Amino acid sequence: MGFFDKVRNGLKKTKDGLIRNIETVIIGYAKIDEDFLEELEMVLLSGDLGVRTTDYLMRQIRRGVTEGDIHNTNEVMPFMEKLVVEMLSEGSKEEEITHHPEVYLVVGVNGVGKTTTIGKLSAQFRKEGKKVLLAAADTFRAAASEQLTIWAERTGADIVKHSEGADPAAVAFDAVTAAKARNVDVVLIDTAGRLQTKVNLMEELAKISRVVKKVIPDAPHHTVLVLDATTGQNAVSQAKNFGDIVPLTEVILTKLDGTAKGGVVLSIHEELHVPIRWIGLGEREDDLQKFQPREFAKALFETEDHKLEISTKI
Ligand SMILES: Nc1nc2c(ncn2[C@@H]2O[C@H](COP(=O)(O)OP(=O)(O)O)[C@@H](O)[C@H]2O)c(=O)[nH]1
Ligand SMILES: [Mg+2]
Repeated sequence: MGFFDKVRNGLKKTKDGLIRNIETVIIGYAKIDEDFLEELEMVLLSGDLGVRTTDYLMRQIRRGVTEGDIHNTNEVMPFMEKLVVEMLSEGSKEEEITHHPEVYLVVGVNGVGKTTTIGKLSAQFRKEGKKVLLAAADTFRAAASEQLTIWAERTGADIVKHSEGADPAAVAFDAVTAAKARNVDVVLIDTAGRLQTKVNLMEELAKISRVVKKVIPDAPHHTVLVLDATTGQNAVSQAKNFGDIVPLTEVILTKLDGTAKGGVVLSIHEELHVPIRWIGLGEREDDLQKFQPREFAKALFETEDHKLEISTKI
């Protein structure tokens, strides 16, 4: 299955919720009037797009109507799709790997999918023929490093782990040292994100970063925040909190398959100014996709009716 079909399947719940609700409003009104616009706004707000994104879209739609780009309610959906593509494409230029090894520090609260996502990333990098090393710096529970060990075995990656309760920074230090010695291409550092206070977490992540730099001065090259899409707008506030703790370079949004709150992609994009780099669409190793704005928007807005309508026009 290609990116498009995977994303389309993964977004099924969001399409059944948000997109169907938009369609219902569109079908319910013969022409664009104030009632129509108000109802549309309500649907967007309840679809986890967030206030800022909804305001932006509604402003553009109103402008589209006055300037003659939108003539009837049927033209609203394609117009929105275009806006969403533009929004998501902003600043989405992809970075080439230029470091050796390339070090990823993966952060986020407990349960969002960090360890699973690291396993999936490991699988992808291994498929590209890269040598991968996983660092089990979530030393909170033995189960956490066992989970990572399974992923290491499954994907043919090396792993560095210590015993339960060990210093996470010591694990990270050993991992990057080993990576350098073994000519590893990619290091993925798993962390706990369970600490009692923001200050503790900040200190722990800062310490990991510091010891990594002792071995590789410009690492970590990526500080990736993992967010769980099923938490909707909560994910946005989590991201703001983490952004205060560590400078983030990218976001991975997991569990899009399990939620109708896929609109949160737009909210994260608009409010965080940190690019979404990958999206999680299931629990299996190939259920992680590079985020492609245009395809994502297409997969989101394309519906059966929509397709039908296009084909009858042609
Ligand atoms: N449906 C679905 N489940 C996911 C996805 N990513 C992770 N999970 C599940 O989320 C749960 C928590 O994942 P885990 O990696 O242990 O989270 P961590 O505490 O952040 O390391 C596990 O049951 C994963 O299988 C995803 O993209 N889709
Ligand atoms: Mg974990």
